[in-house]
Amino acid sequence: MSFVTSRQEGAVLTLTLNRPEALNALNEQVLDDLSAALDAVDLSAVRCLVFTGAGEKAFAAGADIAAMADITRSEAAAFSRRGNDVFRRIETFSLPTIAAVNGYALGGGCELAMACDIRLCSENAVFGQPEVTLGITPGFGGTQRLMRLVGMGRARELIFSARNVKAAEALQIGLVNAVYAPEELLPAAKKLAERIARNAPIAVRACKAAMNEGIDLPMDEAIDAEIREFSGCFETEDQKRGMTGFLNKQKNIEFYNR
Ligand code: DAK
Repeated sequence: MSFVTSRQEGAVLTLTLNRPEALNALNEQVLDDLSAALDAVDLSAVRCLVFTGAGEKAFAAGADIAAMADITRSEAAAFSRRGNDVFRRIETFSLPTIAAVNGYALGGGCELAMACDIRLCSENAVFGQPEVTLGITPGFGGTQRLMRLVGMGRARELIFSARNVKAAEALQIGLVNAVYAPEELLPAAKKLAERIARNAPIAVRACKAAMNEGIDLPMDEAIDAEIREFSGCFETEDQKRGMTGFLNKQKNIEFYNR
């Protein structure tokens, strides 16, 4: 049995963390199942991924505290590496990703949401990095991604104080893009995913690659990355369809990912 369920609707694949009895806490098995779900994505048919959590309470309440309580330093390093590898894979996955955060996103849950390209949440969502209350640091990228998303000062305050952030504040500080009533969250995430999926997929992937590469580079090198991705779109069938379609005033241009 897998702790991650996959459901494909059109070109949108929804991956659901499915361990609701432990508020979708991330143990090694969940990380392995997430990784296997990514391996199984049919890149020729899927154009956008949505991540969410099973149940009404949690997206993911963090790394599994019970599984971590007695591990050694070297086991902790291996676990952190494992989680970081999976989350970095999500961050750099060739397709765009949306986190539909349907409740608690604490510790590793918040880190998973931050590894996605876009975060939407429900009104009952709660974000936080409570690790220092457990005697540890965030271990799945939280010390790095939170400050990139909300700025140094806010990230330091939130990580040092372990203060949780509710949906309204998450929106205000830019941790999420929009807040929805719980029953509207997943439909809204899928609607956004479908809208993304209608655009030229080679171009969408190239935008993600350029942004991911550029964020850690000096501007001149980042611009080189954009030039590479931009020029790579030309001579594709989709670029020809997009531009010819525009010039012919065509509506709803279909793209074929080639
Ligand atoms: N791990 C394991 N089980 C968890 C869990 C978690 N993170 N969160 C909840 N559960 C389990 C609870 O133990 C409970 O199980 P039973 O007692 O029913 O068997 C069940 O889920 C329901 O939880 P509650 O009864 O507590 O539900 P409430 O509604 O009362 O409270 C809560 C919900 C989310 C406020 C509360 O469960 C809570 O505070 N959970 C812990 C949140 C937390 O501290 N999360 C951060 C975990 S630390 C690293 C790698 C990674 C990380 C760090 C280092 N290295 C390897 C270095 C990342 C760390 C974290 O994510």
